[in-house]
Amino acid sequence: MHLKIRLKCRKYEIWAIWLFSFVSGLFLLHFSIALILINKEVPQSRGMLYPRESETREVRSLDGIWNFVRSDQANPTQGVREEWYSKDLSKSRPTIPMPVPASYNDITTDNLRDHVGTVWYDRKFFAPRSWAVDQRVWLRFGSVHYEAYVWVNGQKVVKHEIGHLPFEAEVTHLLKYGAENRITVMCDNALIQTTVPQGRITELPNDEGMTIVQSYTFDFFNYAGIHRSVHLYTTPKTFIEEVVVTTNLSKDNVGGEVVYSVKFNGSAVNEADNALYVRAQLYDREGKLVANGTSDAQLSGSLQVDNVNPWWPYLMHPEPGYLYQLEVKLHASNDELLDVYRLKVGVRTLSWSNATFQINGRPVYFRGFGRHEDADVRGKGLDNALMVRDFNLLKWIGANAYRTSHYPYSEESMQFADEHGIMIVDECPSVDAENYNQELLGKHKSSLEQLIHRDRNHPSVVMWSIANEPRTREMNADSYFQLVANLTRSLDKTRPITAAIATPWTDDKAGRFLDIISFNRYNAWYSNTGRLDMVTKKVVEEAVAWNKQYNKPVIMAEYGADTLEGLHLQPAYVWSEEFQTEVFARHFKAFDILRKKGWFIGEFVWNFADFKTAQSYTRVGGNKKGVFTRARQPKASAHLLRKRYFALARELDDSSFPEDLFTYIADMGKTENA
Ligand code: BDP
Repeated sequence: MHLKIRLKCRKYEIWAIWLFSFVSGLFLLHFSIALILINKEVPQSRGMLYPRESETREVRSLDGIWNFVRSDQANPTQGVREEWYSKDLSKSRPTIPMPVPASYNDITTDNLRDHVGTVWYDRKFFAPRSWAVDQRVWLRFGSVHYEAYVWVNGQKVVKHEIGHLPFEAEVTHLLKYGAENRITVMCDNALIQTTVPQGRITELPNDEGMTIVQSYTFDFFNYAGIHRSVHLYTTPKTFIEEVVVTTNLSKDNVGGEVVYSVKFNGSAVNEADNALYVRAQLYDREGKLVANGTSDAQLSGSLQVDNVNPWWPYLMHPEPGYLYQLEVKLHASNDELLDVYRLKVGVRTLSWSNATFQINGRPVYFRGFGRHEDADVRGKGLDNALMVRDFNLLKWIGANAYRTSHYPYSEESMQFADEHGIMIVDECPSVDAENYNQELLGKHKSSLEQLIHRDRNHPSVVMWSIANEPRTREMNADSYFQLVANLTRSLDKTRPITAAIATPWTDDKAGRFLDIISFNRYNAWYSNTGRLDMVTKKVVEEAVAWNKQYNKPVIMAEYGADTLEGLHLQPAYVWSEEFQTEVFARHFKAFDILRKKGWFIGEFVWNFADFKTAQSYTRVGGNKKGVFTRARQPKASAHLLRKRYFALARELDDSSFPEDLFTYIADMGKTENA
């Protein structure tokens, strides 16, 4: 059998051991790939509120050192067939220690880095006796890349495909209370033409015979493993399962409104009585109650806030990132308190036209970055130290936004962005999409459904990016992106949609389905390498052409140059710090010409920091287009960019310069009185 088909079958085979009939249905689907793309319903995710303690909920972390086994690459389903999940992994194979959360790739000193296929994790934990009474227990993963299969005490619990997104399942009936339990996870990193993102697996001869090789066109390392925290949390039997919040402001930004809608799971306390209700209370930063109310029978309602403190982006207001706390209490009709959940809420409005994007009625100009979740050793594993350092750098440099290129970032970083007033262009994991097919479409849509479900309450999220650099000149691209954009709009009408496009505007078939056009281009790098005299005019011409084509606001979502820190060459020469600085300056000039046209709304440098990629002769230890090194130290260009971003903030938002922005050089004619 052809390898690709075998791989596909393999993915199904694993599940087949659990659910044969369901899988046979999928088989039929797979072999009937149609050229015409049909709009099928996507599965709706449920629950998934970020795990938070309250008087009715407990949260326990399962982060730490887990046991780890890699499968034989040539025999990836062996562990499932031999039921490794039915006992401690160490009874089936020698295990090694593996940190969670972290990518497994860079932890060992052998070639685990390039492993293709399945790996296994397990660990033990205690479930306290107190959890046995009147509670439900949930197991939640922040993200496992790419496909995860989970067992508790040898019983199947949940399967999830697509990395970077949370998933959870109830484990109440599988746990042994007051005793030790075992959790086992199998994770598969294989990317094929129907995964999001896509990749290819080929079988190639090597010195020992044949070997499996994973390739992909996207430009970041396919890190894998349990990337974000694993939690156990409890809820009451009847509990708050969903909270959706939207906000409004009066024209003068003085009156605020918080509109909420709650879903519960479980049965009402008295059988005769289905009339649950919600008490919602809103507290300001100082903990003062500013609004409260009771829901209607559908568990929806709204709270009015006088003299509201709107949520503003960083440097657009002296007090950016203002958050209220919304306390949601679910009551039975006899007033018994069933469940309590609290979340942060920012009160702000978004609006957009064919020329502008506004927040709270004021036009926004984005000054930011494309980024990656990437670091030495831990790969894409959640790391609070790195996250806080990155936000400190974002604020130091005067950025007000970033795009979560090219996949959803951690929930913890989304919360941090809310608090610091950093606007997020929230991107789903579709990168370099091509060979559009029905199965890919289904997963792409599902990734957006899961992303919007997860992030819809964040004030920092101001735009959805439905793809990065899809091959939008391909035949099926227009119907494909129409379906993806329609789904996104149907799930959230409060935010505009974009995609970062690199196809030339002359050939693009996706832009007409977007609200905001973002384009990526590497003048003086991938085109006309080294020619600093061929940047400004080209950027202006291309942005103008996109705007003419679609009559929509335009953002330059990527530009930049690889730069080896410490390499200095004057006059500027590719890879030197001088060159990156000059490339930026030539773009700044173009952006200033474009800003005057009224529809150019933002500039995003590629990239915030250097990051790891697959091995290639164009990458020296990875992609070096960072303004910061991988260790998060500034290159020369960072100092230039900082001056630009603060100059823009002063010009557009009236903010003041940080004292250390300009180094003293000479009196420059302004004599101070002694
Ligand atoms: C763009 C991609 C980005 C790459 C960048 C580059 O969107 O992921 O890292 O090029 O080559 O096309 O540096």
